[in-house]
Amino acid sequence: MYGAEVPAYPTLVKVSSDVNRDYLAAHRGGERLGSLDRVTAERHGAIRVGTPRELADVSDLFAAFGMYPVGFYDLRDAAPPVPVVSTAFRPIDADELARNPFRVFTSMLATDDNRFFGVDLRPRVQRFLAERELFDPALIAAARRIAADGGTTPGRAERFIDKAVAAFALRREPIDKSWYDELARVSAVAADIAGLRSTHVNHLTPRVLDIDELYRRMNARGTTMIDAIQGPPRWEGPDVLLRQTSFRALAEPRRFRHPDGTVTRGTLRVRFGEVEARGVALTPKGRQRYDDAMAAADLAAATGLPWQEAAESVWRQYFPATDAGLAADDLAYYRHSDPSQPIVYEDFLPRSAAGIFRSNLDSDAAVGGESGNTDYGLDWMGGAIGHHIPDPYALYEKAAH
Ligand code: OOG
Ligand code: NI
Repeated sequence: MYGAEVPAYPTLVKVSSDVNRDYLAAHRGGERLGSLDRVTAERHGAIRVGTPRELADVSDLFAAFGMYPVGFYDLRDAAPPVPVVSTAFRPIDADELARNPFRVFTSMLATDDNRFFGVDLRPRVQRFLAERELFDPALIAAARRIAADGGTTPGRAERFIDKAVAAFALRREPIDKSWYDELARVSAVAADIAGLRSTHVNHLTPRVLDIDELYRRMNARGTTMIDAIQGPPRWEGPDVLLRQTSFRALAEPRRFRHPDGTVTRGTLRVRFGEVEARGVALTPKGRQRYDDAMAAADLAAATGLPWQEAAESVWRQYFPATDAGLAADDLAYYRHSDPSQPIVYEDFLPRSAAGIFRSNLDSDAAVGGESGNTDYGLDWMGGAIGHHIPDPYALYEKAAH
């Protein structure tokens, strides 16, 4: 469905699988972070919803696929802020992830945050969102049943999956132009979420074993990538966490309804292509080292060096260049502390996420007021969806033992 909606996507998938195959042909031990089959099948999607109730429905829906919320990302803390709070739905156990290497980064519009939504707009946004229905209640009821029963028959599964996929299809109905534009003045993300009566897949991201090569090949094919790969730099040591890059999708035709009732044709440019490479998961100590290294890289780049160049030399000062070194310094997770068994990072990075949001928007959020008067956080979100949200570190800790 997504490939039919976004024609650049099948190309990205094809180039990604070529890169993976070529990488393994050229590198012995190239499967240390995942088998060719798994990495080539692996995807993450991104969706955006408007209310805690919609998020709870998403949570119930994905539970039927064995995918549960992990981690909390507050993109409002990014500079400049994005008015959403997020989690990622994914399988939790290593063997489940191997069978279903799929995650969905899910963001909820922070309508209770008065830096973005003032007293005039907030009640109107909340009313609009309360009145729409993203998911057929029968679909969610079926998801709950499947989750409770621990499965279903192949025939029912087919039908359930078809209905679940359809819930994320791009709707062709006209968009209320003045409402969409009013929200876009707050933030393009707010308009994408609350300007429509449905949700859609914002991007669907394949995984590659060599993201620098992917970046070169896509550029060589004439696809203009954003000017950087987000996350840690390319260097000779082990890849850690997550590296991502993206390209802007083409403008997509949509219809707009105007206040006088007329409908015109126009375009929206909200979806894009993204690709990622995953490295070893960092311990809290390693993550602190990572944050310090990124800050040092920014500082070095501020003198005019290209970021990649600045970051590469900073990296050599901050990180050991081998898995054995990372394991010995307790910077990264390895199964039974064995440097030949890295535990892959299965989650996301707030800074990259905000960068991904931002690199594909025409404008940043308009921030007003003093502070965000909300309790949004990991516990708040777990309460809102009625499902405990584990902290990723607890899961890596467990996997290491
Ligand atoms: C989600 C952005 C975050 C990532 O890969 O970090 C994300 C969005 O654009 O809705 O997908
Ligand atoms: Ni993404």
